[in-house]
Amino acid sequence: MNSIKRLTIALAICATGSLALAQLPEDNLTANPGFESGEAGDWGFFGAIEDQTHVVSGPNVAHEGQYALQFAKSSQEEWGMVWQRLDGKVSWGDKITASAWIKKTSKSVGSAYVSIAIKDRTSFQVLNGAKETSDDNNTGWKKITAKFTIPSQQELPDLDQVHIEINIGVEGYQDSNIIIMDDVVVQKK
Ligand SMILES: [Ca+2]
Repeated sequence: MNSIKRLTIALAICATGSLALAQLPEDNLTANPGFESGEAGDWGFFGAIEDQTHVVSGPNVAHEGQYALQFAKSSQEEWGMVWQRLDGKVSWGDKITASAWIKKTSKSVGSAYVSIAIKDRTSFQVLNGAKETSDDNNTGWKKITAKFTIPSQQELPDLDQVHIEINIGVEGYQDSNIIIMDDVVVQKK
């Protein structure tokens, strides 16, 4: 983040009198969890078309702070997700809770989800994990929480053979649907 953007964010926080950044817990294992850097650089994209999945800002757009991540569905892609790796931050037997706030902007068929996934580093096959899906048609903000305990050492390949990821995504939406995501929290508890 450049110094001008940092200053802009600092001024924005002061101007609103909000402590939005501080409201996310300090032991959050994700980087840029509320997208308040103003960009999605700490997140990887999979399936999603990057120019249609990007950080947005504006009045009443974010759940907290100034920015949020917007998924805008295209006719070419039926699903998409963003991911961040937890490698080196978690270990055998850790209990992990992952949550995100998701807002559907129109009533539509489709689902949004939060998942913790353990993937083979070579094949990217999901070996284990937990996924929590919201597939109701309600608009407005909704918190989705997935909980998972990383298995014991005997049940998994070595940790250096897998990636442990937080995935947030959408499935089954039709063209022109817009879904907003914000405030991702991943904690050991
Ligand atoms: Ca935010």
